[in-house]
Amino acid sequence: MTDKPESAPTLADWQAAATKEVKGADLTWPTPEGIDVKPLYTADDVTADPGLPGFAPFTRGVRASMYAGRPWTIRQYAGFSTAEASNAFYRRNLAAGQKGLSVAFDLATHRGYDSDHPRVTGDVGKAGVAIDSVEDMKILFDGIPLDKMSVSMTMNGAVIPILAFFIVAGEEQGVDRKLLDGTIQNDILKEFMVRNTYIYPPEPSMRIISDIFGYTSREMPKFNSISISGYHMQEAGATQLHELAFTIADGMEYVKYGVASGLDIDKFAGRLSFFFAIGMNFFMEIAKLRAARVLWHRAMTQLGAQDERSKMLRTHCQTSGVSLTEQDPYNNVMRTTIEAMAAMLGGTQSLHTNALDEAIALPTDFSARIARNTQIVIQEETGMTKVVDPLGGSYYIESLTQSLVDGAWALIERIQSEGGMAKAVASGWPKAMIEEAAAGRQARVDRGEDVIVGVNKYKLAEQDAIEILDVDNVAVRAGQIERINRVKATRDEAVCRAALDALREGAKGSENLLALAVECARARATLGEISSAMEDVFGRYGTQPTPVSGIYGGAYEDDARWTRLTDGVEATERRMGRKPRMLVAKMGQDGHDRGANLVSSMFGDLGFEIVPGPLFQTPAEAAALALENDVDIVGASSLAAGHKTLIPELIGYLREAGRADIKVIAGGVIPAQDYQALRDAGVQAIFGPGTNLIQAAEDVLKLLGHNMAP
Ligand code: 2CP
Repeated sequence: MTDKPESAPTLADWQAAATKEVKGADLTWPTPEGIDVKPLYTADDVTADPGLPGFAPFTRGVRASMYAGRPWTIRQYAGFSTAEASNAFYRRNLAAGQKGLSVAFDLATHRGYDSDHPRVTGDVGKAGVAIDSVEDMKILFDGIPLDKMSVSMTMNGAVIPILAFFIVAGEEQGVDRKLLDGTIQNDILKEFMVRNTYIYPPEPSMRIISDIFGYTSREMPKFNSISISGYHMQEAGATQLHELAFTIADGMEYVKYGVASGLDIDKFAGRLSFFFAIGMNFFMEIAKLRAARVLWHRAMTQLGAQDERSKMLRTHCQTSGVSLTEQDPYNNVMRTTIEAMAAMLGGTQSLHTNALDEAIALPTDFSARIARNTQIVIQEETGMTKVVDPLGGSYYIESLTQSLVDGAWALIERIQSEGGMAKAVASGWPKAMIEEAAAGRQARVDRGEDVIVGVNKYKLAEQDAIEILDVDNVAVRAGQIERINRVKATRDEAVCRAALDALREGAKGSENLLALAVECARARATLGEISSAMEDVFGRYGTQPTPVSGIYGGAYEDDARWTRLTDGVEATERRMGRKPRMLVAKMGQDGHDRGANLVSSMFGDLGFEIVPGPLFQTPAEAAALALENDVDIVGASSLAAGHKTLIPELIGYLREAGRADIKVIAGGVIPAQDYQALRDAGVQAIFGPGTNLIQAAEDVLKLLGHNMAP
């Protein structure tokens, strides 16, 4: 018996019926990826056979049994304040069902500074744990056997000292490094593009990566030597297509460098791993992970890999941080659940689910529990893990997978024809593409075209306060300085100096930097000392921001609200006798520049003269730049929790110079609980996550004395 009618309707019949239902409206959805998503997919849209899981090109997953055999690793990214506090947090989470660790380091550590360095006063212990020497690393993993627990460490700039500390901490736990299991992020190309926690210039940074490939492939066969990351690209505003193409192209570049350094491709490629963001475009994200596996298999075949394991894309995923909102924050639990489902339906190996308060602060025990349980509920209550790639064969998913493969491969070919990703990154076009996409998205959100519940639609009249975790940065720093002093006082200074000298010499030559740094770590050299021994040879890298122009303003062409603002800027200009001038300042070691770039682009489009401040300034340097350029207003962008220290200091310097008239506003990830302290310090306006930039521009014009009354 069949349920099919005798004369089956054709696609044309469906088209006619649908057109009639919607009275001719066009139901095609042009996605930011440039893919026109149709309201219906049929067998006609499927052009490639996805094959079987566990077999090349791994479209349906890298393991034959996937989660039916072993579910993905629940791996929550965490770390804050001291090694003691983070260790206790890890142990509580592991006892409650987490399966792997993922360490977040503070920004001072990322940028190669010890906690006692004057540039990092606002950063120590804030957005991650402070690690200054192997003694801190040992405390971090106290009671956690490193031969049994897989540990991921998000470290890129100061990757050599951190990996050296990890190896020595293992050694002093009695663990042979052959048994160390885990992952180091070690992905510097995306740092230059979007994340900005680099230390050295690109060339020596790439050498460091090859040295790590060499060392780990020989000495640490279970360790994943890199986590090639698209996550931060999507966070910075990239479309899924750009995230996909640039990440695969980054991976190809690392493989080429590894091979050029003399390594056999099949000796190290099997331990390269990936990391993607999973945002709210549910099916696109599932298709993206499937497409990524196809692309990597193709790329590695092209690069000459023979072993199928070298061509297998294994990935960690994290639900999207930018999709979270400060407003009505319990909605974030649903967002994260949907994203977690996309990650598992796409076939991830490991997953971090964000906590509901992660848009504004570090997770509390409460919010971390909900985030972790989101994964546990999916794994243990729903039966979703019982079938491998359950969406395989879906017309829409297969078609979308193929569209992403085709679109990303075209971009990858462009990158290869231009000499590879390092060259593309140096030329700046991938970053510009990401920033343009970010400005376009912000404009769509501000105009209400892209809905965000609780932010630009269904807004609450009043927000419920939620409890957040605050780190006493002053106390953490004092404790770290005490421990650094103790380490320095009790080590054999001559042995330590000799190890650091050998590292410095090695940086001039071609000796393996990680092997040399392991000696330094054993001799109790600090992270700052190891980093600066290499910095003596390589130098420290800095860049100047170059905000895009015309994208934000372009989206508002013929919009009355925009015209009202440009009229306001022109009136202000007439009154002042010159264009209003704004310094967009980034202080501390926080390299998240999406917000700063957006503000620069938007105010630039409105007619402000923008002074885009370089990354990593001290408050004194930012104040000097403001004075030198005689700005009217300083917009301080903070996304890594240093605002309560850094912004009041900046205001202090301006006042000392007799320029209390320069207005200071703050924007970024600033919890409502901190607003009063900032206002008391003299901040004149605060723009938290989810700020509508049109509204913000109105407020800024009012601050500059313009009457915005209609
Ligand atoms: C897996 N295994 C199986 C099966 N599935 N064996 C039999 N049947 C199965 N169905 C085996 C694997 O082959 C492996 O053994 C072992 O089980 C572990 O599985 P895995 O799939 O390798 O999982 P994992 O150990 O969790 O490793 C996952 C990744 C790794 C992705 C490869 O690189 C990783 O953990 N990455 C995490 C990165 C991370 O935490 N990043 C944080 C970003 P063998 O190894 O013996 O084969 S922080 C983000 C913030 C925002 C930031 O960056 O700033």
